[in-house]
Amino acid sequence: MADSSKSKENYQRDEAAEQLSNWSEKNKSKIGFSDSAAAIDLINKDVSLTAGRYGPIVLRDYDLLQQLQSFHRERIPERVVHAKGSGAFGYFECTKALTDLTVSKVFECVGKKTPIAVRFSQVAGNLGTADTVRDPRGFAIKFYTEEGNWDLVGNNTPIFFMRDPILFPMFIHSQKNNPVTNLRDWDMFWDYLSLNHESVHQVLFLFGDRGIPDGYRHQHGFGSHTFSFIGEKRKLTWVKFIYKTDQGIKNLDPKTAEIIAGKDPNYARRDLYNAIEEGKKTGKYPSWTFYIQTMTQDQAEKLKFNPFDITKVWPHGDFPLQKVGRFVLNRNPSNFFAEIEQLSFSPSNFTPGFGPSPDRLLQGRLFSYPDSHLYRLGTNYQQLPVNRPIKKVQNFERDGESVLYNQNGAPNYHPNSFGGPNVNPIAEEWVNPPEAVNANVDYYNLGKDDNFSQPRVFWNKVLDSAAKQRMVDTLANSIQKARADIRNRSVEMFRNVDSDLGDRLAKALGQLQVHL
Ligand code: HDE
Repeated sequence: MADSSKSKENYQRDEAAEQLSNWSEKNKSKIGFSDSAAAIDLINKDVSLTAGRYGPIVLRDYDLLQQLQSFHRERIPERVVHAKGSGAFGYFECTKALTDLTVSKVFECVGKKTPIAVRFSQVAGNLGTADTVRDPRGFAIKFYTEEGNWDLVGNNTPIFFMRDPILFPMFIHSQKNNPVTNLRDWDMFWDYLSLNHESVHQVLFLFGDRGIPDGYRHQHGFGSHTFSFIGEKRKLTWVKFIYKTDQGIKNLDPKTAEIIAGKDPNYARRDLYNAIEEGKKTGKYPSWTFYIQTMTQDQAEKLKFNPFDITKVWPHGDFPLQKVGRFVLNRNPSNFFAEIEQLSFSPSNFTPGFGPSPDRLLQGRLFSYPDSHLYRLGTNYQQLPVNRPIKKVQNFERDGESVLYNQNGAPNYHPNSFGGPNVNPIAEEWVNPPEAVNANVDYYNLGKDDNFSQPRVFWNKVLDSAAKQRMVDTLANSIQKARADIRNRSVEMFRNVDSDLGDRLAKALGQLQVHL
């Protein structure tokens, strides 16, 4: 008889696979009877109430009705972008006090720890997408500071596809499924990108070796935009945030990524969960070292490019990385839906000592995120435990869908004579200094601002010859699926980066068979 165990793949049970067994081990003596949501003992969980053995179900079987009602409402709208993701909790530790730059308590002294939540995500795919697709990865951090929540909602790349928020919905439409076929559409994908040259820097990152990170732990993160630090007396310094993985960078080659996508579409989620559970045994948790780059207003005015342009990096030679902290992820969510699906980040959540910059894209994001959450999670999403600040909220907002906290009878209007909350008299010291704006309101198109010089440096100075070849192959494999005119236009766009890149791409495309 054939030994069937030999033909099977060796299935390795991991920490994620043990979740229910671990629960059962811990809870076996504590489990009581099954209740309704009103904590009333259920009469029967396996059989509906019927009129006669083979007769119809009666309306008064409220347990059945309640179970179906709850089930129908288990899903909420997924995030319109970054739908698929995972997250965890931990702490940020300051390793260099920044009291000369910011009044933020996060950086007030060495050793200061701030609790954090982190969510990683893929961008374009829906909730069920595979974790190993070629796509930027979201890397968002919520700092639960004693001064309120500071949200740093970044990606695993230092740059982005556009400068103006009005382009974002169009860009995303082109990267998501075609609304007729509901399939990824490579005409749409390359049509948009080849018509919008400001995307080219980000596209080169995406089609380079770091385009498919090996899980979430082996990638860097970036706040990407330029932000402001506000110090004493409203001193302004421009700042970028960079977080480098302590696990080392690891990426997947396209073939391996495709195989994993079929075998375990939740590969990155599983890896993060298991790494944190393993950390409980070894004490070694996933962590990142946190850096800043800073620029004075004077330097900004003299810079040869716009320092608020998110399609550009600040060269490290001119603006060196300064190590200022680290963060550690040491707790998995205990309820994924409550703590990760409902976790919501808003780039407009600036605690004292942080502020925005004139980056147009950031200005658009300040509005977009809270508005998305209002649609997805409802009016009082900030009262959900995972979004609630550790500092008690005192304001004049009341009521609405699913309200949890009604401020203990404090007045709901301002000003008032009852000692209700007032504005902190020194709050003005924390905001950006006055900005001189003397300009005509008009439509200023930034689409033709220098799009190619940094991508050219990336191609010529950062990539070695093997990395160049891999990038050409990866680009060609994708572009080949688009219509001929779009293919040609894409090649011409890359020729603007460097004629060598354009020529190699044209050659690779000429050699490839067009197939899907
Ligand atoms: Fe987002 N983005 N984005 N984005 N983004 C969202 O917010 C948006 C941009 C990023 O784990 C949405 O809650 C606009 C840059 C991350 O929950 C939405 C623009 C960067 C996440 C939204 C951008 C990001 C989002 C979808 C251009 C990196 C996931 C649902 C103006 C620096 C956060 C939601 C999480 C999510 C809008 C561009 C990162 C629709 C309008 C640039 C990591 O509000």
